[in-house]
Amino acid sequence: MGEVVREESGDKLLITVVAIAVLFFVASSVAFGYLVVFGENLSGQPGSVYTISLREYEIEPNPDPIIVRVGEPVIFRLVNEGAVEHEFMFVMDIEQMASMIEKAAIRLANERPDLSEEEIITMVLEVHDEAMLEMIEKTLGNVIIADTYMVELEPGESEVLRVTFREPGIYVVACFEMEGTFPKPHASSGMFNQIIVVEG
Ligand SMILES: [Cu+2]
Repeated sequence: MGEVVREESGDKLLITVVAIAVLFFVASSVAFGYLVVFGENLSGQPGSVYTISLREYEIEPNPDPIIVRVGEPVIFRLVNEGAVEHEFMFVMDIEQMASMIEKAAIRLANERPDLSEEEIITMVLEVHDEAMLEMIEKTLGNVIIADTYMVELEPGESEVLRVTFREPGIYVVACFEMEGTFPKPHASSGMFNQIIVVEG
């Protein structure tokens, strides 16, 4: 008798789990306007929803690795789980970008000893924004369709970013904030990850 009761409980639990999963699936599809294929994400296969955790000094996707298909809308749920500001930024050449930012920070620190580290970081990132924004957007505009090429998040903040890739290849996302790693950007301490885009 006891076994029968346990079996019934098991069936109810299974039905409840399936019902919750279906509701979650439908709600997410409606909320984001996409057909969300959770099952395909679980083993790191091509999928369309990724939760991205940003912290010192990692960009950690779940599932990992990030593998997406050309032409498939991808949703990145970005969460800053760290103690300092971080960013999620698409770059074409991470080493070049990291080097440019570090050199600019060192140059400014030498030229303006009156400035605080925080002021230098702000100025470097603003200058880099102005000088490189157009080039980055133009370059990335040819290969990705995105809400934006960069999202900045304060500790505890989260944001949803929609991206569609036009071309297969290996793309890089990185953080070039510098708090805690000055004059190098966080990317130089490993805060980057790759997005592998395969033919649809
Ligand atoms: Cu960072």
